[in-house]
Amino acid sequence: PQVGVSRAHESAALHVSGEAVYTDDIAEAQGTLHAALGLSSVAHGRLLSIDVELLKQQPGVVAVLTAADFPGENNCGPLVHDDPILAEGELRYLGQPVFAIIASDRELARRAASLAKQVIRFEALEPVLTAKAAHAKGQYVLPPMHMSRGDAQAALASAPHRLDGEWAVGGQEQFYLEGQISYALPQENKGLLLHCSTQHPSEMQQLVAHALGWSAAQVQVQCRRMGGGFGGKESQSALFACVAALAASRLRRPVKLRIDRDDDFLITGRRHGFDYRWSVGYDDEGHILAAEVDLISNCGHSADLSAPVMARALCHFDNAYWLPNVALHGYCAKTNTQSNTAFRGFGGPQGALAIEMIIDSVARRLGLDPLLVRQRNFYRDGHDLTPYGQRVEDNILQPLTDRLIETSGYHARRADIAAFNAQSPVLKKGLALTPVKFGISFNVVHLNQAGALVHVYTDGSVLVNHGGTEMGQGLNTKVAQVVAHELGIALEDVRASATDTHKVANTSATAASTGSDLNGKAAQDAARQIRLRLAALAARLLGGAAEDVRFGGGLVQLGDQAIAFKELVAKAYLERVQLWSDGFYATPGLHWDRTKLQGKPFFYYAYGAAVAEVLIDTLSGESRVTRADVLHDVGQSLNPALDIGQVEGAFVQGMGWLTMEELVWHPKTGMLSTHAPSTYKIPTANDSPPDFRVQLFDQPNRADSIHRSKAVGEPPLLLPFSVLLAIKDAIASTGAERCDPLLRAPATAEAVLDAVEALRAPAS
Ligand code: MTE
Ligand code: LUZ
Ligand code: MOS
Repeated sequence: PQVGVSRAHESAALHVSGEAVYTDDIAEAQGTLHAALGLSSVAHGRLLSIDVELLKQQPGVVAVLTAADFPGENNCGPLVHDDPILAEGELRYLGQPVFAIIASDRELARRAASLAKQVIRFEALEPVLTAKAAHAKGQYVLPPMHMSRGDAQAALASAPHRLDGEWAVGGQEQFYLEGQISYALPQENKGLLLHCSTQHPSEMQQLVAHALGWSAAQVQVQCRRMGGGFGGKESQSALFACVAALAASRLRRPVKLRIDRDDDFLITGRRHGFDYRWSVGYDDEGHILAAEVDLISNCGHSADLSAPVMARALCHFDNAYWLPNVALHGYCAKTNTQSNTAFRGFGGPQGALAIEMIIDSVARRLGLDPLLVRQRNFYRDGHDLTPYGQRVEDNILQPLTDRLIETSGYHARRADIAAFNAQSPVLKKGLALTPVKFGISFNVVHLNQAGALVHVYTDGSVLVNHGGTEMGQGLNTKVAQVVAHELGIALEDVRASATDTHKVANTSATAASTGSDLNGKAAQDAARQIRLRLAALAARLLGGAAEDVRFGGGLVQLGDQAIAFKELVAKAYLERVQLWSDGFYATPGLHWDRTKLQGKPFFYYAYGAAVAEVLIDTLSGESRVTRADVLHDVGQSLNPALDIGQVEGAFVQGMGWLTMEELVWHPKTGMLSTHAPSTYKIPTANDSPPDFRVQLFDQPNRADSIHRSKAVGEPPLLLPFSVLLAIKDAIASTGAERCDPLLRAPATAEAVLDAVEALRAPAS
């Protein structure tokens, strides 16, 4: 079999040798010009004028473009048209692109662009810089969303105990290693070829056409691979695509726009930070009886993908738990900052983290192990409904956590840690187990579709093209495995080609972790059609029934006769049998009412759990993870090596979000001060747990997914909730019995120290 086996990433050797071609590595066509963006230096203002003449006089400058130059609409908003490509009338955030310089080389373009402050005249307006301030003013990018089940108010009033709290979690920068880039090449007869580092080539095609006033068929978008996307290139590659396309089409010259890291931070948005206010009712055993929660996301200046992000946050507040009475209110706050967007988990982490913090507090106040309270609240088998009305039919969390408790030695270690803490006054250890349930499918039904093309050439070699994009996650490898498996040939005989809007049309973003689910099925459909045609031919040649023909090991067999796949293909060509096919897939059974926030948005759930052990220094506030045990559900894995890599990567990335990656905007000017790796710290190899034990929970998906596998990209990002709660556990050991430390996220050294000191302070 070619599926269910560990195979190296299709480009692993190229990644390591440096031969893998990223957009900036594509050989530049003669006459290529370079673009740079001039940015707003104010968070909010009225745009009065731009001294274009001064910019044009700068060395090397070929053209200066502003909002007025777009023949179509100056807008690249993905769902709501509220996202100007270049500022028009209003300056909405510090870092907003206002004009584009096109110059003979990148350095000169950037030098001219850096005159932005000098050439942009504006009248300053009062900025709104925090989600709380926007919420207080009722300033939103979208109408509020409400999801409820049961009677939260009544259940709160009658519950034996009540917890009221406020909390917040910060945003997170995607920090893809390859920054945003687009390279546009004019083609004959008003056409354009755009190489773009994007998770969503079809949307780039549409938005470019829209901005130029062209038809989609005039624009071809290609992406061989990205150096990471993590959601940051789902919608926000569009601004760069549109500027490069406008410049190329106007000047009839190839134009490349590659921005540097600081500008990437200042221009693009990231994971939404969330503020929460909750009121929770619970009983003596820790059962959550009622929850009324406000979730306020910091959206920045425009809607972007904030609506589906909030919808997913609301759909993940329950995480693993049966909550009989809930009233959830989602507010999408509009602020004068970068427009926040998709980031691995897409609101899911922000929703689920709230209930995990709540359950931890409930357990501490009752003097119970948080693990016990978690288990008591788990969805039961088969029949419980989520607050949005989907039945949780495939729940495997109880056996999964039981196994992890066993293999991680949770209970013995809990006792060891208590003993350690009792004799260690400064260094303290903490332990936590947290579960994950993550819904798989786009929460917008129509996006759950994909197409593929499979070509079998006369020598028996195979090329597969599909609508998904490769960002390092190994999608092309998985899809090639599916095709090789279907045709019974070696993986080496299947090659995946670059994503291209001229090959597969109207694709969805490679997002919501659905890449291999959707494109794997579409490619299987295409390969299967070819296989059926070949089986019919084999039956004719060998004598027998087509249903009895078997493909495997590079052979096509019928009874005791066999013919090599390559030989059969050569014969098929001569017999004029079609050797290529398209394929299509649409996820069945989904429905979603987005006004009521009810339905069945997910094809299935992916589950997992993690135990983290941490050590903190109560004098410096420093913390480190000393051991992490993970048991994660990927169904029947298509490729265990790739899946374990995804789980490990997501764990460390989520850990970075919750422990070290801190975004700071200047409270008056709205300048993002943490706009470079010098001030914004992501985890390094050195931060990854020295003892890191990742296991896959190997059980077939109950849903009819591609070879019964499950999506893996995003769900494991929620596993390191265990790290944050283990830090809280360590802090709690410094306080009185049943204390409930107030720890903010990210739990930086400062945050840990503040939490420790708050426990020491005498009660007021
Ligand atoms: N893995 C790598 N190496 N690089 C990435 O950019 N993006 C993540 C995840 N894993 C990402 C990654 C995100 S946000 C998603 S939605 C999925 O991969 C998308 O790919 P898939 O659907 O094929 O899993
Ligand atoms: N929904 C979702 C979406 O669950 N994940 C996504 O990435 C997404 N993107 C666009 C629209 N809806
Ligand atoms: Mo992933 S946030 O859905 O690109």
